[in-house]
Amino acid sequence: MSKAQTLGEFIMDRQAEFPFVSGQLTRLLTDIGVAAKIVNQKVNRAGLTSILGASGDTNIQDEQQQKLDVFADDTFMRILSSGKSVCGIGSEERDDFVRCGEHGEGRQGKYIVLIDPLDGSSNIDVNVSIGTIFSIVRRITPMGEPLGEGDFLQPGTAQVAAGYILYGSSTMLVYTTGTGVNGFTLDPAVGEFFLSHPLMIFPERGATYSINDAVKAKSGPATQAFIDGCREAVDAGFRGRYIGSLVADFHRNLIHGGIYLYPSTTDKAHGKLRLLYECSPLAWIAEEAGGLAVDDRGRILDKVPAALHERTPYYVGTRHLVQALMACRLAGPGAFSMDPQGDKSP
Ligand code: AHM
Ligand code: MG
Repeated sequence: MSKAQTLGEFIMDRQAEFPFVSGQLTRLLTDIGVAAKIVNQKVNRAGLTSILGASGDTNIQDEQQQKLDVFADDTFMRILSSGKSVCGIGSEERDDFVRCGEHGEGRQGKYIVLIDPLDGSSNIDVNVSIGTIFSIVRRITPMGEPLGEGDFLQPGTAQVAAGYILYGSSTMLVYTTGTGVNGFTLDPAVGEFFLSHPLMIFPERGATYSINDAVKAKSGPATQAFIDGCREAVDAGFRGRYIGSLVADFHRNLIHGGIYLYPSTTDKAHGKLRLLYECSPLAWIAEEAGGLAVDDRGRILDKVPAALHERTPYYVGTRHLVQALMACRLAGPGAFSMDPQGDKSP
């Protein structure tokens, strides 16, 4: 029996395919794996170490931070900024971006990291899956000069790596560098991530829709018509599944086929989710896995952010389901079939 490949071996092998690269991205991805293991350890021990509960602080979004959010943010910041590859980090938990390096100016290091250190944090206290989402882009400002905001406000198409860590019934790290999506499962006994899901692809047909039902009621007519269509297709196997942790909902839909929706609503024109930390990285993974990710107008990856904490409506998942949603916008309800076996959707 051959030995399973570790995350470290996999990352190194990938680097060997590009002989002239500097190794900074390899180092950075390795550091993300290390930080993930530390956060995972804390997540697993959360109920034992009285770390549960609110820290008392609020973040830029006026949301109460949980202690684990703070721990995860500190851990990723510390580990990523102490390697030599990262010049700047934007975190969902921080008001402003952080410039790395000696004088805090971000003069050295090729890469910018945008990260949601612990997503789905309202699920921490109730022992439900949570996740980390990361996106990596190259700096625009020439090396040696201080970083500017523009380095952080790049469209999803500029990403060089993106991924997530799911702290679930097992802990997984899933990432892409643009040559497919690969998933690694942590063996807690050995403390290593092993390649468990090579070249992940959405199943061609999916029958799961994931939306906060209360939000659906305030969404536009196309989203409502689409969800109604899904509900009516219960005999064709359609089912609603919503964990309320984006990483967990996305991961389930990637494995089994499905669509996740956080729509624009009457009171929140831009939805809830953040373009840079949550939507863009998962959009690239979705596309690499054969799926689609759109907002109300078009492709998520083409959106050029105007602000670090920008939000966007978000619809991501199996291609035919996202296309069916888009057809509802164009032609109204009834323009598609919700039969997961058939191929009648546009
Ligand atoms: P967070 O970054 O504050 O954790 O918010 C993001 C989370 C997603 O993981 C999840 O899909 C969504 O918010 C749930 O929102 P809601 O409770 O409105 O359904
Ligand atoms: Mg989040």
